[in-house]
Amino acid sequence: MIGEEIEVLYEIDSTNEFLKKNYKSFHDGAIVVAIKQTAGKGRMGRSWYSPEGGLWYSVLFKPKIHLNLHVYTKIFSIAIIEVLRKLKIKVYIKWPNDIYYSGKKICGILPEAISVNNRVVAIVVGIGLNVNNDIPPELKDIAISLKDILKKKVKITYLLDSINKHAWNLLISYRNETENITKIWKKYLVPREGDKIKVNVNNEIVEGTVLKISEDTLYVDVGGKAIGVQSIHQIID
Ligand code: BT5
Repeated sequence: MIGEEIEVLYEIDSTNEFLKKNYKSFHDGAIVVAIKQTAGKGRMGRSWYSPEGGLWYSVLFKPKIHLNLHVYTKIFSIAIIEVLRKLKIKVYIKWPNDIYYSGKKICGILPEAISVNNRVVAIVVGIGLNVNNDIPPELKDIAISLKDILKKKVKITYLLDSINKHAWNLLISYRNETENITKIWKKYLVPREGDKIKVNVNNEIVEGTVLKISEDTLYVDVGGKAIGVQSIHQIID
């Protein structure tokens, strides 16, 4: 189960960093929740704004056989999307790992592997969901929280519990239902195959059409040539 073992911290630099340092003291499926983070992390050294009111937590996985990090992102993305859609919030996955609402980011997922002597010994999946927290002026154009959408506060413990239950069910069915789960993931994904997007190729922003989407690469037709990219500059409506 996810979240049977739970540690709640009032303030910590980053729940991912905390679990990476202390993974030996926790069991598979344990979660660490912070009321606020002082140095929340995004990908590639970016920072994650995490004041009181949001849902900031990390899950520890110590399975016998490790799954690819992308699988965890996929599973938590679906779980978060389906829990929020139950609240009638039309969120979608902006490839590869963000949850968006109406062009603004509401949630980010950060999976990290812990390795000892080049062997993966555990996985930490960090989830940051803007719930009842304010969004600072500098992020207002790109970020949004649930309370701004619903115009009321949402119970964080309900979200935490529902996301973890759903993610666990998806995880245990993943091995037998890989294709089906990937199909569900693609259903919530933006852009879709055939959509027009702008990508950065050799420091030049060019327009192309999405040919194929995988967890880590987007194949784009740029002037008749297929190019694989790892990020999107802009989705063209
Ligand atoms: C992510 O990174 O989206 C992954 C975020 C994961 C955060 C969780 S919180 C619990 C756990 N502990 C951690 O330390 N981290 C995880 P990335 O795709 O790199 O997005 C980062 C970018 O999103 C920043 O550069 C900002 O532009 C924007 N951003 C920062 N804080 C935000 C927020 N609260 N809501 C929406 N966007 C934000």
